[in-house]
Amino acid sequence: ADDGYRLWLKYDLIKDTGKRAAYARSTQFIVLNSTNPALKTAAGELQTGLQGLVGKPVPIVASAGGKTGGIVLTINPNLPSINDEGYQITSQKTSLSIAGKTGSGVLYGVFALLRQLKTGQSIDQLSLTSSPKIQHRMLNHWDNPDGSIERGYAGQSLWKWYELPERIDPRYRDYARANASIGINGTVVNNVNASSRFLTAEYLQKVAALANVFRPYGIKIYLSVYFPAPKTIGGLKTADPLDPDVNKWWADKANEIYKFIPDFGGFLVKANSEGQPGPQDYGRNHADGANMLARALAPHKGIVIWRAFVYKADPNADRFKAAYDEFKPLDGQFEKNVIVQVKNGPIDFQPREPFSPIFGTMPQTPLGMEFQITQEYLGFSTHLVYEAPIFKECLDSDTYAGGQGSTVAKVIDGSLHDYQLTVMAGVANTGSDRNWTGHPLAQANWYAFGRLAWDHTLSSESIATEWVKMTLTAEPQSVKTVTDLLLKSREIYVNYNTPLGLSRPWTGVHFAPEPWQNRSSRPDWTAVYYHRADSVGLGFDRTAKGSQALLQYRPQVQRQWNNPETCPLPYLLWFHHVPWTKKLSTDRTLWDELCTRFYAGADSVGGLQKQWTSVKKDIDPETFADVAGRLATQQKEAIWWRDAWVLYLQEFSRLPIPAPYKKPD
Ligand code: GCW
Repeated sequence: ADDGYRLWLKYDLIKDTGKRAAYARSTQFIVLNSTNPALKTAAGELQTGLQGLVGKPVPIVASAGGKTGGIVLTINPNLPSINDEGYQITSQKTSLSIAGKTGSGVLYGVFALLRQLKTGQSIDQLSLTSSPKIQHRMLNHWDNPDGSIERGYAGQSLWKWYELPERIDPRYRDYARANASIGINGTVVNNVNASSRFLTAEYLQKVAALANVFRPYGIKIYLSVYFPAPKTIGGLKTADPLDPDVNKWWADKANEIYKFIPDFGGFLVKANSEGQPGPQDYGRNHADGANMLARALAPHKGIVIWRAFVYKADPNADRFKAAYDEFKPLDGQFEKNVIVQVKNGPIDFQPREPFSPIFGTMPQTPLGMEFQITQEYLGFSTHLVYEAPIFKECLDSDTYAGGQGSTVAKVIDGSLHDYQLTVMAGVANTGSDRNWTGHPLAQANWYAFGRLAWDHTLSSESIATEWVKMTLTAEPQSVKTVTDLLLKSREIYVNYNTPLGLSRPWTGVHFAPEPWQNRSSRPDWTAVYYHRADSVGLGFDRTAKGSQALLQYRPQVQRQWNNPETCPLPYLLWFHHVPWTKKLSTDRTLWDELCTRFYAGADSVGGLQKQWTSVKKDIDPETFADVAGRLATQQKEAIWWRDAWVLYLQEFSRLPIPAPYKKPD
């Protein structure tokens, strides 16, 4: 019954008796000869997993004593061809070995072996070697001290600050297990719109209690910091990053934090962004701010993750260009323990965006990736959007920074510019809902994020298949159907929500369609700012004759997008203001193509519902009903999106809805 809670860590008895017997032969005992905490965690996880899958007790012993048929866990700092967190799994006859350079490496190896079993693969001739491609694979929680979550759609925060540090909710450990099982090794527990309260001794004790639970799972804790904390909780008159007292305050604060949490990861900072204070309030720049914090953390080996999500309330500026304009001139000016964290697209987690033009233009400053797992612009927790294709689309984009093949993935894994620090962060979609993510299938997004942070070369499809087998069913036909449904879901959403490169980050809760919204405290927080509908056409001209944002890309990229005749349709309205009657490559006019996409998108949700119904017999009943209900809501809301856009845009186009879609009056 508690299917949703167990996520992809479901170690139920394997039904296929042949397979089970084969697995049983080489999993009779676990050899553990160390007190390393992560290694002990690894042994415990392996024991739990095997006992469930194979259905018999698996003792943990100190030595094999000459027996074969067991699994030996070892730390060997001299292992070749893996990095510190990598693992090596090998089988010799009926015995298995899982080795790593560290306890965490072995832990990841254990989860990899359990994955082999759970997905029904043979373990007889195993030789698996894997190392994470990104150093810091992190979740960013936008959780507030009062338990609310900014852009959270799965209940309240997991962290019960009012109970900590005394009471440790068992769920903290389950959270750590889930993350470790997909390779996540860091978590920022509080919102980037940060409260300085987290830096007080009272809260540091609470944070330390969480860190103690996460540590044996190889997960480090980080905090978002409020830049003016020296004023708000330190009693200073300024937070100027060049002021000696302010520097001393942060250095002292860092010392205090590391007394509580000796392996504290570092700070995440949102500064001079959307009203948050920052170094610019004192006439300083982002590097001045980041470097001050970096110097405070450096003696403890902590890092500063400084966000590049900045833009000004200027009606004549193009928000698209802001991050590049502010950060590129600072390349090379950051301390070694600073990394700049960039959202995948230049605007804000839209259903489809081109990759941010910063990637590839700061060779001397490590750039990290920020993806959003929570579905702020993707229908919250009621619409189904499998996000791996969104992440992959960005990672696989070619920046041409060092010639052809200079993908965004190679920028952020450090290989292109030889970065010494690498980060991939995902804004978490977890909350206090029993099934963690609200929509049961949204668990796949948390999973896919972790798997891609470990290895960005994995395909969206292979991750989907793996997740379905781990989580929902092993029946081949249903695995195929659910995988297919996941893979389609993003494009369907784009079609009824923002086809052809429309975007919609306007003010408010970001759920309902409101393309008509034209008033706000900021011009760039209106809908009309983004879509630019008028009597001529639709879309934002970012070419040389428009905002010139396109010029921030390398010439090869510009060439892909700067000609409206050849610009791929998914990106068309990102870069061009296109006349309503203009013929597109589909042989339809812009207007007809828009209507076609809105209608086809909304109709396709019905297809998703049918596919889901067809797998009913293989899915846990509670999960089945939950998803079915959400798909029905999605169906209703897709029509609502379609109608809102089409009727609004029709006021400008003054054209009829094309024949196949027009309803009789
Ligand atoms: O996407 C926007 C959100 C804000 C968020 C901001 C950011 C945490 O609407 O809620 O604030 O981005 O990333 O800083």
